[in-house]
Amino acid sequence: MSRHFFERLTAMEKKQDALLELRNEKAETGNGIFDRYNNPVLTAAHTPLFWRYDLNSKTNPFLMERFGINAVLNPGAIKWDDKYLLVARVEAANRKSFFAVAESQNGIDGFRFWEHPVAMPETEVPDANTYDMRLVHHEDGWIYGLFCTERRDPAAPSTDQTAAIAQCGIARTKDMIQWERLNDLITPSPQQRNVVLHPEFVNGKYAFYTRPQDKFIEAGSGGGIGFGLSDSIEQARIDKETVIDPKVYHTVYEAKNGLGPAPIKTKYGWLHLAHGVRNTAAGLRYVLYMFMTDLHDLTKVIYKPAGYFMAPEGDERIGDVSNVVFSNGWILNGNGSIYIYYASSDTRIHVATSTLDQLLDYVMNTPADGFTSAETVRTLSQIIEKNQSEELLQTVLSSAPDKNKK
Ligand code: M1P
Repeated sequence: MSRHFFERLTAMEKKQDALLELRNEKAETGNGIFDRYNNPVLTAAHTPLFWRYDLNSKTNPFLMERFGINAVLNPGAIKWDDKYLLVARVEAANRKSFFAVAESQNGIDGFRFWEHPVAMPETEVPDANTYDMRLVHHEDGWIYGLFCTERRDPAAPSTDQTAAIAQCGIARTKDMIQWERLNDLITPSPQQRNVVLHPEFVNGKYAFYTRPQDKFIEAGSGGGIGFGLSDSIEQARIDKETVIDPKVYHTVYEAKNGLGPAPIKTKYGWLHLAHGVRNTAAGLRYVLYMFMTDLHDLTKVIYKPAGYFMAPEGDERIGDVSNVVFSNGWILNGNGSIYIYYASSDTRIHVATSTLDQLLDYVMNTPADGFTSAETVRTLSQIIEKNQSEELLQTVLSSAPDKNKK
């Protein structure tokens, strides 16, 4: 081993150890709804050096990167054996995404990738690209991973090498290591992305949240969050897709939207986290929003705060696909805290923390969208009037700490 090789490897290992050991702190300013953290929890630089480099000085004397990783994003999340597991979308330099598990003891920092990426079995028609897994521990006992499988459009002429078809791939596991691949979901829509399995049976059937779309990027006549039932999971097929949360003119979800992780069951209803997309002169802008559906009628939205829950901020705004926050994984802890894993600008993964109480308060008590400027001003005026009321003044005075008391 040459001295150069040895010194370079030592320096690289030192740098990565420092990154993996970095503790994460809450960012100072929060909005009372959730807290951001100072550092991303996973980036391309967190992937093991033995993935990216041939570590043999004879075959790689320059210690050259042989397998580039472009980004680590959009993870599914699950608590497993008291550890926090993220099934991240790892995008190699060749643009292909695959899944890899990273684990942490506390869910906030110290995430380390398992030695090997997920060896996801293929169906008869190989996937060109797989990404954005939604994990759900279903009441049938299996852990399901639903993800987007993308293939070149077989009807496209050879002059068009961009036309693709997105569908929902389905796999299941009992140990997070061995995955059984099932048939892709069949729906009435030409394409699907952002499909999520509901954790419980509905009338004895498997229930899916879908995102119908006509084309690969443009949702066309689709674009809302749909819902449908299937008799089987092995040959999943939805014959009737009902849009439960449509795209709406001049909102943060006017171009398209899609469910994030599987919803959380609460005593008031099912809590949902989703992403909304609108178009701007600078391209598409992706934000997160929340809503709640009825406990018994899953197609009925009962609460939906106006606008976004989270939008890209600061460094989050820049990356491979700028101006994007996207989430397909969250974890509810036994103590009621919730860890929301989200990616920024299709480049790196962050965590934001909140609690079930906070998110319920946010979803149930934040004003709904009035959909016009005048209605928005009326909402704001009500808040101002309430804050200036005699009643509030008395409350503030009576709850102010007594300065003479120690
Ligand atoms: O680039 C932003 C996101 O675009 C897609 O989401 P959607 O189907 O809602 O447009 C996905 O490719 C997602 O992975 C990506 O983060």
